Amino acid sequence: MSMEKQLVELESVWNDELQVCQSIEDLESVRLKYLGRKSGLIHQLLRALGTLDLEEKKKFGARINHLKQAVQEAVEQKQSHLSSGPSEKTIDTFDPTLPGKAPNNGHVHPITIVMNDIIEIFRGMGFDLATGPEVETDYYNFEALNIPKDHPARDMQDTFYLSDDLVLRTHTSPVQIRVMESQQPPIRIIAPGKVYRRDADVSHTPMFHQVEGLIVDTSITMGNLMSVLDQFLKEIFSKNVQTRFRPSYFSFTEPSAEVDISCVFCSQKGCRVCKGSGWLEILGAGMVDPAVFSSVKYDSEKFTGFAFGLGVERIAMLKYGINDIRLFFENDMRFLRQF
Ligand code: FA5
Repeated sequence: MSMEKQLVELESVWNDELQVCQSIEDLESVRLKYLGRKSGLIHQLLRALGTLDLEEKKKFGARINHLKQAVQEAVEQKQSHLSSGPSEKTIDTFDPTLPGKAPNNGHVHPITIVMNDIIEIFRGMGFDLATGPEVETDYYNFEALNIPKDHPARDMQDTFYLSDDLVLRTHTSPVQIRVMESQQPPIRIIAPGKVYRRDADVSHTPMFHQVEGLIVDTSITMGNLMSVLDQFLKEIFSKNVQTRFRPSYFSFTEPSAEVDISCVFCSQKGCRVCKGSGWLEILGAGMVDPAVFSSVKYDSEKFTGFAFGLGVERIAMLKYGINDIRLFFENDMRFLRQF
């Protein structure tokens, strides 16, 4: 190939090759291709000048030196551009088709899941929702529920007192009083919410959730109470679960009962959770005490009713097989993600 042709070809391609270099390594191989001492294309041309006559030597010599200088300057410029830009590694390894980091989606807390399940079941049975304040007066939390100041039943609930007259409610039962004060029977409500007690161990926390239930009408019986709670417990746990009513004591119900279910862990064979008894205590209930009706000025000759109160954390622990109530409130994502 003639000197003219070779030169024209080199002049037309070198710059394109240089511009597509993405790394220092790419650039070095282009530099060697054109400027390399032994086999660089420009040096080959310079060596070939020796075979030309004087006139051509002058003409091509000047053009080749001009090309050499242009390539040298462009290589230096590109070098400083590549070393000051993003690292070659980033350019080489950045893959725009890889999926990005998925955001951490929030989801419903297990206590809220169980609370919603409980509410859904009672709503299906025709119960309305009622609420009351978490900061409660001594009257609603105790007095109106037949628990006077010197009554030993006050010791059953370790109370957070805010003043002589104000407490953090220790149970949802004061909502019974507020509802009955504001409306006449028939009443059929549940009252879900937070309650507070000075209590802390593997099965007790200072704040927990209860759902209160209250029905008042002209001919409500203990049989009604047993059938509503039996249906509820079968729906929330399993239709195979058995229920048991044991006599108990609450100042605001008479008679009162503790309700147990057959152990969901061992099918009543006896295990660590049910302490070998085959039964698990699940909630408190009873027929509304006439003393409570007189607090709200209901005629206890005309009306009867039943009430119950259950601990939501206790039900959640049994449903999910959790042995430490504090896990619900430590906000450990490894625990919470499982629900
Ligand atoms: C009461 O609070 C009564 N008000 C329930 C009631 C209502 C009876 C209406 C009759 C009629 P008790 O103190 O047993 O009852 O509490 C009810 C449930 O709350 C317990 O069965 C338990 O599951 C739960 N509970 C009590 N203390 C704690 C605590 N510190 N942490 C978590 N759950 C608790």
